[in-house]
Amino acid sequence: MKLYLKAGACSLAPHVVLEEAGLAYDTQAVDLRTRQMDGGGDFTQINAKGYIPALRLDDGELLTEVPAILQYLADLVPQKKLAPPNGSRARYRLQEWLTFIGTELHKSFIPFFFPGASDEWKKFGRANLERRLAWTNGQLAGRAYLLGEEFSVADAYLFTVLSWTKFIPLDLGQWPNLAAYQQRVAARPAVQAALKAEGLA
Ligand SMILES: N[C@@H](CCC(=O)N[C@@H](CS)C(=O)NCC(=O)O)C(=O)O
Repeated sequence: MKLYLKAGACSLAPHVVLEEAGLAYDTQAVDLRTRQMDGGGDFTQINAKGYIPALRLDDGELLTEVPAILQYLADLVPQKKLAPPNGSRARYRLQEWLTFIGTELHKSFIPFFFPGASDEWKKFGRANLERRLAWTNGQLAGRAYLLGEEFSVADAYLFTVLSWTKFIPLDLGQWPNLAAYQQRVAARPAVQAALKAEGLA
């Protein structure tokens, strides 16, 4: 498999999961301003959507969208318990988290990475993030990870978006459960391996 990524972007989530899963893979960096790949080549010829992450599967198909890629990878290695079994109630809880992280958290960061975003848009994004992170902080009370005691692919995604709070900046210290969670996930060897590979450790 090959993961198309940009260091520190949302592609870090599948990168962490590839490491957690112990699967064989390589990576291809993409410059999101020019849509050129490291070493040359137009990324839009690979993924017409133009954004990362994208995962080239071993049979040649291309899979996109963070929640789909994360669940695909988890299902390749069920013994690693990176996602609850398909069809179980817990699997829907995982999907609930992936949707929340993708649509309510991830997308609220857009104005902070978009040159020329208005102050009003940034204010709206910040207020959204503050409300939703406060709620997430409450959900983590007494839990090591989002689904309980087991790390899941949702944690790889939440960890990734939390890493962007430093750019806004938004102090995670105001939400002690989230701050402790960030440290806990960061300490996992697979997370360190992915961060190191992206030049971020
Ligand atoms: N819906 C997509 C969103 C992916 C996304 O937002 N990717 C960002 C980086 S974190 C990107 O490539 N942005 C460049 C662009 O949209 O042109 C997913 O879940 O994979």
